[in-house]
Amino acid sequence: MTDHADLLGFPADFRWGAATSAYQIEGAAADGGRKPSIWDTFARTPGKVAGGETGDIAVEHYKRFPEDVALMAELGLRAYRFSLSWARLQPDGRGPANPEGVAFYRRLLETLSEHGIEPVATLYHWDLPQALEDNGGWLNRDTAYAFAEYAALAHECLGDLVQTWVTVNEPWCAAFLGYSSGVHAPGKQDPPGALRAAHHLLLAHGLANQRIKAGPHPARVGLAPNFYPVDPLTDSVADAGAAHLIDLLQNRLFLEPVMKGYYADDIRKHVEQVCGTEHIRPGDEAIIGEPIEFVGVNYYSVYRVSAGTATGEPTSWPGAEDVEFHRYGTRTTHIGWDVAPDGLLRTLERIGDEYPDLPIYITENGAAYDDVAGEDGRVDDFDRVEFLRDHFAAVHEALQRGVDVRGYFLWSLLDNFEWAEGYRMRFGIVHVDYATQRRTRKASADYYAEVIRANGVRR
Ligand code: PNW
Repeated sequence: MTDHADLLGFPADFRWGAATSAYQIEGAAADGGRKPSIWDTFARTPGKVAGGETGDIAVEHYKRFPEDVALMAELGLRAYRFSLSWARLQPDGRGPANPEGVAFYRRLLETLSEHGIEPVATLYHWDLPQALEDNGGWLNRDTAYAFAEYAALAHECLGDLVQTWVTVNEPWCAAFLGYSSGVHAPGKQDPPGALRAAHHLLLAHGLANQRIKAGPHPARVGLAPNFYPVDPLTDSVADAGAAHLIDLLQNRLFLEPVMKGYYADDIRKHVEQVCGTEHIRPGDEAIIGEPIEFVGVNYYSVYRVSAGTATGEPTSWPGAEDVEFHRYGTRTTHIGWDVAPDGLLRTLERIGDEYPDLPIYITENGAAYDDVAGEDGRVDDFDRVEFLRDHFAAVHEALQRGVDVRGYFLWSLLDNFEWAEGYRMRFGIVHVDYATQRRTRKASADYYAEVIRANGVRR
């Protein structure tokens, strides 16, 4: 890792990558034997997604993947993180593999390999097969065992082509947006249930980790929670309590039990108060705590919180409904999130301090901006360029301070279906004209290609 007068250099083997997920890009919702997932059902329910949009077509990656991989190669990406659609590989969430689903992901992986791009596969990026939701989804413990079977199947069918596996993407979102506030699929509003769902997602991670390690191919396994530093608004005891609780629910709940093999007393006490602990069975914590080879860090922003009053409506924070959220800093992105590159450094340092032997990949980081494309599809997204530069500098600083960061996956390669926001929020460094599916590099894509080529960031 060499710094020059004007360049913040990165380690020679640093994985510069980009990330996507299946439902957000593939489209082809009913093709190749795929059956509905909870996101198909949710998006087709009026009022759930902005503009009534769905991932039915998305950016047609299912058929355009050769062009998309060529684009990755042109950018110089060394790695690519994508997710497998469970409902494409195992349409009912149980039973045999769908051969067409396996064939699609094998073609994708072979194409990546031909271009020398290292794959990272996520098993669960929120698109639970609807058949399993009909059986209770993540409220039902059985879903964790179904997930383990699916993980074993995916590893058996694809593990010769991909060695790095992320079990669950952002379990906080899957559990609390899905089952507490209900702003994501399956749209349930059941805060106590959401905390049980969180445990079942962690159990699913642990069982899948065991099954993959026992499988026929070498594998590295991790999970990718979304982390936010949490600051109290004032130094009052009440605000400190609010910050402690949000940190517990956002950050600690999804990494501590995995790393330590048990829930700390304050976590267990919070769960006990909200929903009891009968669902945490003897032996679960040991399964959850099986060794992982890396942690994926999805990082977007910082939270600033204070103690307030609950409205009585379910929120995304089971048992912390009275906490209020405030602006952090002065800049926000189009989706309203505070721009806080310092929070990425804080997050990396905290994980590095607590778990010095755990390699870290930044599995997502990026920004939505109100991109305006010219006739030619070109977007001069200099706000995104600035966002990226500041976050790259934060990663460099973390490396300087000795944190073991191995790679960075930019969210996202392409504009895509941004969940409840539909297509109006654009996170891509490549613009997609949804009418024609034409892909055009934004200024940020040119910038990222230059960072990768130089293996560093200009000061
Ligand atoms: C993450 N929140 O989603 C996901 O992993 C991606 O699929 C997504 O496109 C990306 O970040 C940008 O949103 C999140 O409400 C969605 O706090 C919502 C929240 C956080 C992350």
